Amino acid sequence: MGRRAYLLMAFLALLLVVVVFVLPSDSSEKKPSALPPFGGDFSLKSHLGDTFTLSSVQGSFALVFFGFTHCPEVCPLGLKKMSDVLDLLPQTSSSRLAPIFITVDPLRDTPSVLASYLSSFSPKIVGLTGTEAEIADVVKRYAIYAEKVALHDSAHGESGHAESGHGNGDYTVNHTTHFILLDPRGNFVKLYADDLTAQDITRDLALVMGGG
Ligand SMILES: [Cu+2]
Repeated sequence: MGRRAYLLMAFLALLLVVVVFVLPSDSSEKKPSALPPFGGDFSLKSHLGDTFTLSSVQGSFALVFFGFTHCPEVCPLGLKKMSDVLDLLPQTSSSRLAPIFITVDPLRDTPSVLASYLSSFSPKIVGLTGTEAEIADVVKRYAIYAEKVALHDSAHGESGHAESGHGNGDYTVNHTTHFILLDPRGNFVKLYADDLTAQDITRDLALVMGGG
């Protein structure tokens, strides 16, 4: 009997080990962690002052470019290129493409600043801004690099205001330069690197969008 009791104890102990360590418990039933989801919907303020959500242009492709209005070169060229693409695309395609410019400098790029800046480019482009937290969230979800860099030496010093020895608070923002193409459901399709011409992008967009 002593031996049978011992075997029973051993069996129960083994069963306990199996239950605790081998069978999955409730808390470990989550699926294996996937990559963080890219992109997704957002709600920002347009250059016209109204609320803009990505879901409001569902049914259209979206061409998204992140930048800022004080940008010396990359953004003017990027927005010119985006404007050219909109002109070059056949109407059947361009009417199904939402061109979006999202600022990475929401402190300076208010809706009215964006509106004034965008008046130099295609009127189809929607400029978006928001609070710093809102922009930071979208920047993160769309895997955008954007880093504020102080400008210590202003190109021109104004006499009479030369007191401060720590710069004038002016800054630039280094940022990614590609366009992001989203499909009509907001899913990521591809990036267009900034070495592509408007013609390159137009040709590819026409293929991707299935338009002529
Ligand atoms: Cu820029």
